[in-house]
Amino acid sequence: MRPAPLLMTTPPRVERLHIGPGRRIAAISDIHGNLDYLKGLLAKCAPDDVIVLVGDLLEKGPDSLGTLRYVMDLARRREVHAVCGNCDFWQNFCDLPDDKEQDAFYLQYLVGRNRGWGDGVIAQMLREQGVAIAPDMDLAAAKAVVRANYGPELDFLRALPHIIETEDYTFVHGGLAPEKGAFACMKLDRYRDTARPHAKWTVVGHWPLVLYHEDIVDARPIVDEALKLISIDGGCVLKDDGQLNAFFLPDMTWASYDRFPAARVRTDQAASRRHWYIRHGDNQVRILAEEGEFVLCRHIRTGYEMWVPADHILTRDGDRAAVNDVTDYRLPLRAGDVISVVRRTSRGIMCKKDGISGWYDGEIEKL
Ligand SMILES: [Mn+2]
Repeated sequence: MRPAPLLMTTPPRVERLHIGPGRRIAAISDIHGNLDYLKGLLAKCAPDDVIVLVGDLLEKGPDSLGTLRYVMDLARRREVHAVCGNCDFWQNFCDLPDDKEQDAFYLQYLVGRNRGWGDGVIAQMLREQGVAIAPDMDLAAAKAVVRANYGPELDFLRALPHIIETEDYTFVHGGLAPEKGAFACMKLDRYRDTARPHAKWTVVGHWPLVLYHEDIVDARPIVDEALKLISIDGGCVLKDDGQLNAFFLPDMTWASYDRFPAARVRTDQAASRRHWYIRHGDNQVRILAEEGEFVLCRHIRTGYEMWVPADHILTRDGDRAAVNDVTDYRLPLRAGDVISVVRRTSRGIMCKKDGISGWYDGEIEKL
């Protein structure tokens, strides 16, 4: 979301929490309106875990409003805390004084359905109230409708701190930079690359973990001992085979949830010696050949060649194309191992094992 003027410079709001000894924390970030994943992941948490949502509850996924309501209801039934992510401060839609530039942004966001991701929380509220979203809509009237009908939801968002501090941990969505203001704390890209060591363990989301790796698609939480930094964004919604991670403290263990069915592999498979991960931001390829549902791509920057499912092509101009995140990594597997099946193709099974994405070329047995 575009930084509202007020958020650029205001200091982050810090909430100090006392979490009793013996309580386990489950930190979860970047749900992005994917309520099914949140429910699936909560089923893997203990009923008395303290849930800390590390921002980006909303936007991009299918059900931001449902997720917001679910979290608000959950907080009435068990201990739930949340920090605000760069996709969460929608109270500003109603609270900010009318501003031409800001309103133009909101209008474009609503009409463009979040740059193609789909309706976000405000659009869902408006549709629920029967307000049509169109380039010529009356934004002031729309704000009044949201204000009149979603008081509790707006109050919940208004109350979100940007940083939660406990005796032992810090939780912040993007990164810890209080001197730079609230917005920076919500949106520090690639925080791990610039962070300085923290006084206590700091848990962040925001930057999908897979983007910290070059040649492998690895969505497992990164525990950086030197920085005392734990990064947990499993790429839920943003990556087609992303997952929602929960990181448990003080256990330093984790669980994850995705929607892919489990299967058992029948034969051993050695890891590929060479493999690559073409990803968002570095995804320009030349198409060299087409065969069945696959295209042979040469990654422009590295010259690396791999077969890619043709429907991974995002845009194409002649033989030049941009492709959706993809790898050719063959996972190291033993007969009997359980994988999650992302997709079956004529060139093997796109799958995941323990948070790492890749391919398996053998036969599987459904569980
Ligand atoms: Mn996010």
